[in-house]
Amino acid sequence: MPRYESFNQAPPQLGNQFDDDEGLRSLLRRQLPEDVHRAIEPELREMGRLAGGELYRLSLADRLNEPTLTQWDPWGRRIDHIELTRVWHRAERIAAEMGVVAAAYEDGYGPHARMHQFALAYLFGPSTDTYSCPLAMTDGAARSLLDSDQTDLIGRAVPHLISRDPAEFWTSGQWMTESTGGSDVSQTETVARPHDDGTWRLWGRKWFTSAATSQVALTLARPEGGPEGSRGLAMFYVETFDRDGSCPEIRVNRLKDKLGTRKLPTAELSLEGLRAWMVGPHEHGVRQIAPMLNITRTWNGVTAASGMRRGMALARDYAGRRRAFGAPLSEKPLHVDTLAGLQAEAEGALHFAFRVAGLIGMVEAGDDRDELRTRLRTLTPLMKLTTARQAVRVSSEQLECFGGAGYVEDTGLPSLLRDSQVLSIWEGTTNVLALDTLRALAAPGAADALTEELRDAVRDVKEPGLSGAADLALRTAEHASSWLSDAHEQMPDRVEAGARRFALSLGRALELAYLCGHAEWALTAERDPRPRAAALRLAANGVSQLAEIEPGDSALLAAGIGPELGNER
Ligand code: UCC
Repeated sequence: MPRYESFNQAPPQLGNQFDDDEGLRSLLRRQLPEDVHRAIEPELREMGRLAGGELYRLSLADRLNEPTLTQWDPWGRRIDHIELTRVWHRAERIAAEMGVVAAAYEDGYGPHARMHQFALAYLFGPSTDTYSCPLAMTDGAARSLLDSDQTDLIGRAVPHLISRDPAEFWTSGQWMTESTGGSDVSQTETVARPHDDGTWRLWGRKWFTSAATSQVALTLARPEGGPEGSRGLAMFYVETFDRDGSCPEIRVNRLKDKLGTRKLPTAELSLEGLRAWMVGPHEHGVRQIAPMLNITRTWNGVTAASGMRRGMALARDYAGRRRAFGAPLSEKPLHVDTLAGLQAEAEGALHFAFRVAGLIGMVEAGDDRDELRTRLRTLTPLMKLTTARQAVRVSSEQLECFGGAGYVEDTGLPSLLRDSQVLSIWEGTTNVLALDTLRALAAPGAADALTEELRDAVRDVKEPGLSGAADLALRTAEHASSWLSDAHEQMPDRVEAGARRFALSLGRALELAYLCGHAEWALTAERDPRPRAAALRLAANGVSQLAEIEPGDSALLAAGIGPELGNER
């Protein structure tokens, strides 16, 4: 009897994640001077090789392994030891050696240092089981400390945070969230008591500390007797190890059992007299920790874009391997159309995230134009909230491209969706960032700066199809801004209620504008029609609904049901 052979589907494969990413490569060719581009390309290619090869294979093989907490040793001593996964150990070494944090702080590429760093981070992230999280916080901590005037602390910590030597490299946590609120940190209960030696001691409980194995952290606490609310908070630097490597003043109560990012050891910590150094003044800790938030929010956006890109790489490869109804999926018009729509989203997010990265680089390199800072301040929350929401929607559809296999754990695919879901939550939820956008836009000159940003993005667009899409972006933004002025004047109580829809519309318009601007360049400089197709598709994906309502249609807006603003993309 002949043996019955069932069909076995070939799994999706990844190639070099730099060489295969025409979207990223095109962006870098446009944004970077030729010499910088030439200099960093080998590193990016090496990172692309690791991400599509060793790291990807390791993360699949190590899929079921998760961090574990051992609170007691066999003899009854409290140890609170967290064991990390293999991918995390490997990722830590690669991150240090390849300068995924350091590249932002090294001389050499001036205003392009951030593009360099975030290109590395974008390639590195998706195969490292969320090791980007501690890197984001490390970067944010380095930035916050460097922005302070605490030279001792800068000398003590920053060389480690930006080291390329794995033996010297430290990561940082960002301990803000307490059980009283992750969004409203003004209710922070942790108290700080002054100590004889000039340092402080912290007492309290931190409820959601990502990457709890970091060597240092920045955190908020209320100096004892200080005023209530966020004004009474101060920012502190802490180290999580004593001279002998232990730290009895930190109790790890448990690791969080989360929907996704399961390799990330997120913990509940009790601080029981932990030594801490005050970083700035006694008050206004939220204002002081804001530079850290803005850096981690940028990482969040880059991570959202890179997660979407990873889903595309897998789905596109699979479409060539999977046959249905007589042909590979890559020859099925409906499947190709679905992929095209998702690809356009991924490219829009890429351009938005890297625009913010580029601006940070310019500001950090000493461009002291106020207008640039103002743009950055408004674009950061807009970019974070737009790309995070997009990542959840896009990754959900990407799983669908694999049919049932996308729903099966040991393909490794479901983590694309689960891990994306956190992006709209941590570092500020969509609603909190929408309110932050309003806060930023209220600053003098901010609205004008944003208008200029949009105009600059599409200034060179001439090709007729792209001009139509660019016009749509401008009209959408104008419409959103006239909604805001109308609401401020006529129904101030509706401003907060509409903030999310407003911010998502504006974010979407910006994304489209950046992609149109890039597409025009690609057509003229490289005769590359691909970004044009992505831009037109992004426009068709949904921004067009905004234009259907005339600006100032207060009746609909007052009711809060304007479909033009309800279109969450
Ligand atoms: O989630 C967390 C860890 C996740 C792991 C990290 C992953 C990184 C991504 C990597 C990808 C793989 S840690 C928790 C994160 N938590 C948050 O993001 C908090 C969310 N909540 C907010 O953002 C709220 O809006 C608050 C906390 C900022 C609201 O606080 P207040 O005190 O009520 O707000 P105020 O009074 O408006 O702000 C106080 C000051 C003001 O300045 P002054 O005092 O001069 O008037 C604000 O303008 O802080 C200023 N400020 C800012 N400045 C507030 N936000 C900002 C900002 N973003 N940039 C500049």
